[in-house]
Amino acid sequence: GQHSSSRGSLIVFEGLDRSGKTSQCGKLLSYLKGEGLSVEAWRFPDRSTGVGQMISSYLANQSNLDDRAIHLLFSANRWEKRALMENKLQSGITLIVDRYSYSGVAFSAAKGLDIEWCKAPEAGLIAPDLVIYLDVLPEKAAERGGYGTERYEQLEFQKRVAEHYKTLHDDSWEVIDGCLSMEAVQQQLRELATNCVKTCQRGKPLVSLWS
Ligand code: FDM
Repeated sequence: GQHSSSRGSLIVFEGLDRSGKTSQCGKLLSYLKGEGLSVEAWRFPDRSTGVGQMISSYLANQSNLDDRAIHLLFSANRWEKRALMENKLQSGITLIVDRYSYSGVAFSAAKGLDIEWCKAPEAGLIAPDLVIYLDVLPEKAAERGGYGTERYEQLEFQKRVAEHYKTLHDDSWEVIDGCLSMEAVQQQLRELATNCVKTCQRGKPLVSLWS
């Protein structure tokens, strides 16, 4: 059973734009709440902070920033939430997070920045217990109602992002075929998340990312 001292899980969703992340996160959140779990949905970028507003304006093409400067702002946006994230996890709350450091690296590397340079500022953030990668071909994602007008929502760029994501897979990753039906994907996610939550409740330690 769940002990008051047991920690929550850090579950991260990654994937291209229009891979279905946001819908699946929402459904998983409702399901886990229904199971009586303490759970919150987060997303990065967190556009509610000062740093987040700079990022939001950049993404909307309302401002221009050097590629390295925006990379570091995305990272700072995670660092400013790190302590709160750790407190929530230690107090038993599971976090379902729509994008994290892997988006940070894959999107910046797709512009031609060096991968190791991109990873460096992420080292020391909390490592996810589970990364769910919703795998959809860039061409298929583009067909899904089309992209919006934000800066990175272009097929050629998304193809490069997909290539970089592939180099980031580690033991915490589960690749799910995002072209299956909404229900079939959700069924797999529920099982993965439930197992992950149990493992963390049993005392799996929190560790740092890439350090
Ligand atoms: N993005 C997101 C990055 O380039 N770096 C990051 O660190 C993060 C978290 O921002 F195109 C990109 C990915 C996406 C855009 O994301 C906004 P949402 O999920 O559409 O809000």
